[in-house]
Amino acid sequence: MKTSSFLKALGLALALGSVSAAAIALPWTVQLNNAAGKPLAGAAVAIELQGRASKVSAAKPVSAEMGQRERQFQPTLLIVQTGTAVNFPNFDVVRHHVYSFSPIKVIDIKLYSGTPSEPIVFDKPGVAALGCNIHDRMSAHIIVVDTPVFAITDASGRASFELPAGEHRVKAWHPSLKALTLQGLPQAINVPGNAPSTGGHSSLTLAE
Ligand SMILES: [Cu+2]
Repeated sequence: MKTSSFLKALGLALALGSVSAAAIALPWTVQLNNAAGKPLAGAAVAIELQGRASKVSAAKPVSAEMGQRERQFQPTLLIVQTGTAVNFPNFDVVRHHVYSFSPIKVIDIKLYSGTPSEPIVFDKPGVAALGCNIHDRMSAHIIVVDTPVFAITDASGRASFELPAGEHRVKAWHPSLKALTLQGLPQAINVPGNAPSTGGHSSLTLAE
């Protein structure tokens, strides 16, 4: 089928409602605030799509990076899907000794330079707190979630997604939370089946 006739067929199918609205993802902005209504920048937001298996294994192995530059972790907050292999390249001249005592992943990469040959696979959901044995002020978190739909909020506490219609549960985490666990938010994101193609937005609250 030529592209033009395919598009016509798709248009007709849409008009007849035979293509499920749930199959179409719409741009959706999430505004995350704390209980006082203040925007939460640098928060991890994970969305569990309604009707999707909570554990979606990635089609191919996914990797991510938690570097060290100028004696800081970079980024200081990394969010990945369960099963992601994370590399820990050291871009500094000084050596680092990265560790985590977190229940989801115990890490102990003894004094090293360059990139350790083996990445670390984060195979359990949750929050891992990282430190460096040499530089006390180095601190970072890796958030591991059972969904491929996630983001970190920008300076205004916003994150952008592409979401299908449905009532989607949200989990979030921010460094101001004392517990090293993601918090399920009381409000879901409701993307109505008749939402405009321009999408919409949801305002959510993460109680610290
Ligand atoms: Cu260090």
